[in-house]
Amino acid sequence: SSIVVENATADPVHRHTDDLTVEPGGSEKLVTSSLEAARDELARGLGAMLDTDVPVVDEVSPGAVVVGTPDSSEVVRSEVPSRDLDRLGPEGYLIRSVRGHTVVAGNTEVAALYGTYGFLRLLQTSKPIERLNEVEAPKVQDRWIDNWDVERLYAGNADTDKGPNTGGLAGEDGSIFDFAATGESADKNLPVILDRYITVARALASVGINGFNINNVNAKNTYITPEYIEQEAALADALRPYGIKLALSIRYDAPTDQRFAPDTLTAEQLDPTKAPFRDWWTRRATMIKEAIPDFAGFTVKANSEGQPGPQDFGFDHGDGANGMAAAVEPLGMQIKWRTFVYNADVDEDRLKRAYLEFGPIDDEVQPDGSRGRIADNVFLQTKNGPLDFQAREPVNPMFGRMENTNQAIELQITQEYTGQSTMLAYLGPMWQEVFNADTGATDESGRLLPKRKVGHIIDGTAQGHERTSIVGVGNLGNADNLTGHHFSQSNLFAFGRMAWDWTLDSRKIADDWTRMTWSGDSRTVHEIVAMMMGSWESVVSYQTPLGIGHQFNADIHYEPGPEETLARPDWSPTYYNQADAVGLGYDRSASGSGFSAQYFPSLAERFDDIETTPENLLMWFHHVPWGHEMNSGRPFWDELVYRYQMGVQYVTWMRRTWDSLEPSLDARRFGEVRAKLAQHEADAEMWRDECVAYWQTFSGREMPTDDGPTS
Ligand code: GCW
Repeated sequence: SSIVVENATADPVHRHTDDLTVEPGGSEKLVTSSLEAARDELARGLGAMLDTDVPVVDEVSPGAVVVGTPDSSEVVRSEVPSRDLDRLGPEGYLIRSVRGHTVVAGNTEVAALYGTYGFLRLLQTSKPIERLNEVEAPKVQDRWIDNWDVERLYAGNADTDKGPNTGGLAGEDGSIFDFAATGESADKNLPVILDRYITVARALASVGINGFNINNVNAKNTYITPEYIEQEAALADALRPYGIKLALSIRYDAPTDQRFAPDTLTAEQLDPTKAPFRDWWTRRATMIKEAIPDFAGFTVKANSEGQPGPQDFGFDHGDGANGMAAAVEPLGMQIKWRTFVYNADVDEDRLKRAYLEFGPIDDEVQPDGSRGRIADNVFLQTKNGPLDFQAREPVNPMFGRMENTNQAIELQITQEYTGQSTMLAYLGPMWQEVFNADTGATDESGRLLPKRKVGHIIDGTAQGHERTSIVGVGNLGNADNLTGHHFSQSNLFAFGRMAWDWTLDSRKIADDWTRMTWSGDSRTVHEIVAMMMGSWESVVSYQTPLGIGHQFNADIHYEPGPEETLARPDWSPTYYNQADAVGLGYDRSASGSGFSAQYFPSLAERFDDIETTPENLLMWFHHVPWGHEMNSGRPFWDELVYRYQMGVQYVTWMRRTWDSLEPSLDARRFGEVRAKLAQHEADAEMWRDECVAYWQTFSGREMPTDDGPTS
């Protein structure tokens, strides 16, 4: 019935730019502190949910919601014992019913804001709020979005607006942020803060995202020019009350860019072990820090897909990462060094390459006797699987075996390989599978060690790391709904929730999101959650069933191209499918490429044997004979065809189910999703038909005739 936020504007966070203005006519507003943001969220959220104005007042009365920290709030000081606050850490919060009112408290203002969103979520999901005692603290410190601005953004950019199937690389104007370089016209927007930036900030903060890398890892040096830094500082100011720190992707050889003259280096000076290189980056990072005091650090894609890196100058990834790390360490910044490397000289099998490059660096014994060469303010940032964000991959073996290095996991929220902005694919179950995958570490007698799941590696507990990080490749673009497909929002939501607590159940997350987004009606919620929960597995089934990797056509990564052989073998569908008269799939067992040996022995043994390899990963590890008997009793060929068909049937079922929900959904969004589902179904059929027809030219077998599985 009322909102109490004491001292909401007493301690506004640092403002570098005083002249920020919001977009004329916009509906968002700039706030100067996290508590002010919390107060506004409550006023807006409660007002909308209760359909009446809820007053902001100074005195606590029954029914009030009080938000604060021990510093800001007398109520928190007197009603929340400090031992309870001590357990929350810097970002955790509690929500507690106290004598007829509700207290939302954290040790920091941002934590109190997280608690506010948590409280609103309880209301939105119709949870009882009379006797609350919720305690929440994140398991992982850095919960970041990497927004690849114009690349792989399927959320309302110029290219994807042309039609459902044109996905892929967006035009220059796709970026959500529009900065101006010197000499460019002033029609670029910052320091006018667009409504959209605040909407994004609120969306990210509402699920606990606290870092935002705003540019592509295929980085442009403009992002570290003074003109851009000034605008990034304005953006950072606008995002800061929401607890979001900025980060940037950089090019390793930026010091040689003549645009930075006279402060430039020659190629010979890009020696990461020496002062010229390190000092250059210290100077640049200092320039950024002066504008953005809480700037988080740099992300580096080095020696990967044409990006420059230390190997171009005779050094390895460890040298490069440590050189950058030393440069920014005095400024309290960190380096996220990506491990997405696949130099073809390293090994024939692309999946083996990254571990072969990074593994020895992690193993190296240091002068002080410790292991691992990579500095402590570095994270190696590793995709969940060893290839490249395919709909299902085995977990990357690096997580288990790179024990002496801080590791960040990189998940792809933007749906590059999972239907882009056309297909409805809820990725929560995929990430749940990833976090819960056991790395298979054993003790000396070969017994499986407890708590060695990927989630335990990432939250630091398994390998004893203090710094922890989860990164999601973002899907925030210029579409009205921010993410392109309405259901793609569920992936941003699920990512944030799981980055906060990887043990959360993806179905519960889907349930929350559905209630918060579509309806509180129980049948509607039930049906939508059911659609979501099987949607990812259906994409796997009609695109890349039974562990076949990367069957996408070359450019847009949306349509099938199983017959394609490109100049680069490791970009070619034929390299991954190895289709021939014998069977299908890439043999990476001990008798094949030997990739399986990059896992701990307990897993390696499992993957080496076609009989013990999980069927959903089968073709990642084996060239499976067409007649191989599957668990269902069917020959592999039949099972394969059934999987494609099952995937398509699921989409048909989703389309029909959605149609049945029309009366309980708002007309506009219902219609938008309906149109997407129609295209989705047609495209799923295209995947099935093209792939099955192509595989049949190798198997020479008849199409299976019975009706296939019933579920
Ligand atoms: O999946 C591939 C994408 C590239 C991307 C690369 C990477 C940004 O197709 O667009 O580059 O991964 O992760 O670096």
